[in-house]
Amino acid sequence: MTLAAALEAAVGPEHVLLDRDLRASFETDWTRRFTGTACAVARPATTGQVASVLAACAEAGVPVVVQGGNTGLVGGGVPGPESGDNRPVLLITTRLDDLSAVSPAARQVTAGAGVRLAALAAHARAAGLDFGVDLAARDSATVGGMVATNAGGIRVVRYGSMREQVAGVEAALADGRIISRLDGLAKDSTGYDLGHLLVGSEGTLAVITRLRLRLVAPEPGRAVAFIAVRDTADAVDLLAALRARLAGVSAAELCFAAGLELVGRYLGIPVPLAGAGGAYVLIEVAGEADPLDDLLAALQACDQVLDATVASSASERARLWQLREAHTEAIGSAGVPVKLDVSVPAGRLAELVGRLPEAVAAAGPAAQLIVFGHLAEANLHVNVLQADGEAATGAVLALVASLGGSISSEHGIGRSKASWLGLSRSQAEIDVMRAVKAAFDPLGLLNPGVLFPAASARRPA
Ligand code: 2HG
Ligand code: ZN
Repeated sequence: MTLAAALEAAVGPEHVLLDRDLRASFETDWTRRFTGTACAVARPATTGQVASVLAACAEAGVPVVVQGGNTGLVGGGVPGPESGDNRPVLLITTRLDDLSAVSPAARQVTAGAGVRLAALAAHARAAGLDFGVDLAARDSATVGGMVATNAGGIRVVRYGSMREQVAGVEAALADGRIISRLDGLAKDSTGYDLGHLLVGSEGTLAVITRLRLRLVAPEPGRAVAFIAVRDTADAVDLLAALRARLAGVSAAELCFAAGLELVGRYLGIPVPLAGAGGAYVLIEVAGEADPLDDLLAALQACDQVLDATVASSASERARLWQLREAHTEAIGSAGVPVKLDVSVPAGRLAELVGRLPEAVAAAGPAAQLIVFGHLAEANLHVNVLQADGEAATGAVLALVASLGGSISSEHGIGRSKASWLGLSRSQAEIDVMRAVKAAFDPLGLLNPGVLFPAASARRPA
């Protein structure tokens, strides 16, 4: 039997796309920076079908690239060049979209890897609970992809990243066997936690098929302020001062004039407080009761606040959030950006912001730098337009490493940063990671080219 016939037998002919035009939208990533060619797109709907696809690929010696909602920003979900003529099967998880009934006692739910974040959150809310992770791509991003990249987003300050939400994982191994721990046991001390090993593994170890996810108590009271401060150092100090006064800080985001101007133009709206500061902070406070008065009082007490606008209705809150969340689309509308996602110790954030322009200037005379991010985790999204990708990436990541930071805070390593992994991980760590990879995927068929540097790649300076 040919591989195409085996795939059709596994998932049904209508869910195997062989035609170039039908494959095309899956073969290019959201940013349009990464593109490759698959031999087929397969869309399984059950764990058993995923296992059959993997077994067929293992039998044929064909690589497998895994894709969820195709919202990844590091090229980890599309085929790359490394397989040459042995083009991979692109396995799409979006039909794995079952959601179990919420367990109010355990505060957990079981979700298929292809469930979209927004659908999961709506399902949790309908049961009187909520999901702790939120991010701008909520309508498209799948929970499987978010676990595979250990996605963070806007509520990490309150509930942590995806890793903290995972109570159990089911996955199909490269040879077609299935491992499943979805009981959601609150306590389990029986050796290696294989499920958590898959968190952040970017499809290189196994294909996540279902997840047991923790839910949180809802916090209906919300207040949002958009604040002008003098500079990044004052933004960091402001957040510390606000957290000392307010128990429920649920988001703290950082923006600058260049990005806000782009967002204003893209959305066709005036940007509030334009020109009032050298940096801008969006703060959200959440609680059972309306936290607006507490937020107003805290802002009055903080001398880092140069000016502020505070939302007093749900639609005003949404308008302020739009200023931050539209950054990615606004930048995408201006060109194909080099995207970097870095974090540093909080005390080095201002230095990083200050030194980025010089680092990026090395990537070309026309390079345009747009920076924004998650203030509470000192996580910056460094977007560079009209620049040489390799030069911009190398210069920015070297700077980040010299400040003791991480070259990927929440998007993963993917293809885009694989050759720089040694800036954030020691050789001993990479050796152990490669050994783990070999144990899960001895034939090296899962997401080749993602996460690991080629053997000759650069080492830390
Ligand atoms: C965000 O925080 C996302 O909005 C996307 O992580 C970041 O577009 C980016 O660089
Ligand atoms: Zn982000």
